[in-house]
Amino acid sequence: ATPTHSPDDPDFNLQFPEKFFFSTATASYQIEGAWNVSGKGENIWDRTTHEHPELVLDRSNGDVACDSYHKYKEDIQLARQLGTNMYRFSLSWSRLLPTGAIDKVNEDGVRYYNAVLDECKENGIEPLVTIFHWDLPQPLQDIGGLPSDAVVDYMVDYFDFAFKTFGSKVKYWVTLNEPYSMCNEAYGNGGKAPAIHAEGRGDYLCAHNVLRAHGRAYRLYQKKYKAQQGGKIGMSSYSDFFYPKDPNNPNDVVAAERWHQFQLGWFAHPVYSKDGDYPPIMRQHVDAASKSQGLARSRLPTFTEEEIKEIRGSADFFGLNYYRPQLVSALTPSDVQPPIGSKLGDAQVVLSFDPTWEKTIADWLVVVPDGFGQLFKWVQKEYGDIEIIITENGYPDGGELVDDGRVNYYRYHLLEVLKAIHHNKINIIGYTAWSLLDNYEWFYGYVHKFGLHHVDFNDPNRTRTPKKSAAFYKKLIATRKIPK
Ligand code: BGP
Repeated sequence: ATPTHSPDDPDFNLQFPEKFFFSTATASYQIEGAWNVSGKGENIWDRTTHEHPELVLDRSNGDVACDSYHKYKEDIQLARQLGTNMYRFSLSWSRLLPTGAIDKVNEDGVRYYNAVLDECKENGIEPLVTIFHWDLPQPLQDIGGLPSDAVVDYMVDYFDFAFKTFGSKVKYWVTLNEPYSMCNEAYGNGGKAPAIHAEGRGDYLCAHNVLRAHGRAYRLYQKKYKAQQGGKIGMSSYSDFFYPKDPNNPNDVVAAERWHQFQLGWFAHPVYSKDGDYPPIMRQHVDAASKSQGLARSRLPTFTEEEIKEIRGSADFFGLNYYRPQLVSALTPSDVQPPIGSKLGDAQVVLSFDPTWEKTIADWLVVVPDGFGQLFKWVQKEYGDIEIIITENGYPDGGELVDDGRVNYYRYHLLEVLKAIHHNKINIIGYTAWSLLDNYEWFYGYVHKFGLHHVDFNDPNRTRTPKKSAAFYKKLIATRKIPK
């Protein structure tokens, strides 16, 4: 059983360090709206939600969303009222470069993000800028999207453009948001736009290309901008924590470790380990599975020597997004067999939830704070003492103003952060709540809400109202302690 949490835990007396980043997050497609005004180009989320509303739980889209394109000043006031000293938001690629390419810049887009950055500065908030949070320009999807080699140069150009254009105002960059979720779903199981089903192929290619682009962008920043701008670059990695289903079964223990490598390690091992390449266990498994399918080459692509050099060590901090754990057991012949060539098949594992874990409105999300603490230890063991910024963590519900579920989620997850800092000397320098606002939650539309602030989506003015969790977070930040 997973350790349970208690309100009497003496660690509630611990305090956050004086220099700690308390942050909230949003992402362009999820909040901005203004999808086709002021020169913005079409992206894969515009196209997919317009052409296939049936993929979205409430058939909605981000055409208007929170209307943050017009209301960003109000958003930043909300962030300020919480007392946060960091705000994570993302740039919309197609708002800046409508076709995806740097030969045509949309000056209104540049003006908009400059205004957002200036507003952060005026309010004493450090921007943490995600350059790419899934909203790929449609013209780049039309040439094959992220699984296509051709997209790498465009992506590197876009990263370069972002550094050049906004770098004097940005000290913390995230190149990619959750490349795992993006590649796994967008080009694997179809769970994100452009909803392509190509598991075990499209997802591996997508990952390969975004890692190449990330590595090149990091090197380019060091050469062209670092001396002048002095910014830090990281990636935001999604990770569950994986408990072995039966901790007394060595096969399950090994399987849990293996699936960690297939999820977080897939992206983090190349960047943060000394290998500069995919986790060896992943290489071994996908190569063997490909061979058994009679393929002449592995479905997991290979980096060149030069790419390995670029990718290895291509980050100054570790961005970590955590929501939930899962149980892992080793696949046995009596289990329902995953499709040949799928990642679960490649890894030979079966995933499940412990039925005792607290559920939420989202069928994918269970509340297990202990997994957060375990994950920090796993990251430290694998990648050493690198600075960690938690770039997302949050709880979904129906959008109630009295959101006790969310308050509790934050209470116990932030307790794990305190424990990690004080007891395990894990170098966590910031924590980001997902999300500042209720927003468009991808294929969950406006059904699942993660906001500290309620947004009235029936009101053309999109009125924002702080929830109970906002008051909780505010008090926590003011005292640097977790409120009772
Ligand atoms: C993360 C994304 C966020 C946010 C959150 C909630 O994976 O980076 O953009 O959406 O998850 O997830 P969902 O909307 O899938 O419930």
